[in-house]
Amino acid sequence: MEIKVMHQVMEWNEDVSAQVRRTLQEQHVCLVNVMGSPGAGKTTLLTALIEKLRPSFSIGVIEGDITGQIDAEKIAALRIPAVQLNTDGACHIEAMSIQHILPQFDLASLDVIFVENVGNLVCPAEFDIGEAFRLTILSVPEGDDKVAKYPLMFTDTDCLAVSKCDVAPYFDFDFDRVRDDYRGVNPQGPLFPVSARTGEGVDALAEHIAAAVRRALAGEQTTYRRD
Ligand SMILES: Nc1nc2c(ncn2[C@@H]2O[C@H](COP(=O)(O)OP(=O)(O)OP(=O)(O)O)[C@@H](O)[C@H]2O)c(=O)[nH]1
Ligand SMILES: [Mg+2]
Repeated sequence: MEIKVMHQVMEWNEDVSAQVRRTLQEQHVCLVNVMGSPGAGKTTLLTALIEKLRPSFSIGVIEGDITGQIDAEKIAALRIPAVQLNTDGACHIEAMSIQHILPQFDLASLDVIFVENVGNLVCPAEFDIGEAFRLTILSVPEGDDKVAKYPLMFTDTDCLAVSKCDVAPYFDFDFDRVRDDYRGVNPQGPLFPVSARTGEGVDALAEHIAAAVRRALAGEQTTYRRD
């Protein structure tokens, strides 16, 4: 199977994210920016979400990685249109790259494009890529202090999934601490404990995303954007 591999465009322009958002609104496509640390379980959870959401939505995926096409191959194996974006060393995706990639998709046939951002708990949160909705993923093995230590990733998001809950018994992970810290930086943001391994919480998260996609397609603004 041949995967289209595109490269990051680093030409910064503050208008581009607005242009991307406008283009996608006109085409009735909702862009979902999925962020989290390397190995947090982004691709695995995305795969589980796609299976839940594909009966209702036509889905495409942009896979952001420094190099390689491992994740795009996993998505393409699901028979979902996937484009691999290689950032060639950059630790986040920029809107200009999304603008560059969109013509690779048949936008008229899509409802949702998930963007799996580069694994990083810091930089991706700083860059508006023209998304309508942000999902942050924090996995149990990363530790329960991450909301306190990396607040922007949890402040500037619409939704937090705490992933790999099936391994919680093996880690000193205090869910109440995460919940309290998250509420402190993002009072409106919902939190979903999930496990892609057991399926725990995946239905609830998928339903929440489906509702958010429908609202975004209807032109409603989501919570994290305050402009
Ligand atoms: N136990 C358990 N392991 C999981 C779960 N989800 C993912 N994993 C494992 O965690 C590892 C990383 O998962 P990925 O989905 O590749 O993580 P990622 O965030 O996409 O990683 P990068 O794209 O490299 O940043 C893999 O070995 C997965 O099998 C889960 O719910 N439970
Ligand atoms: Mg991945």
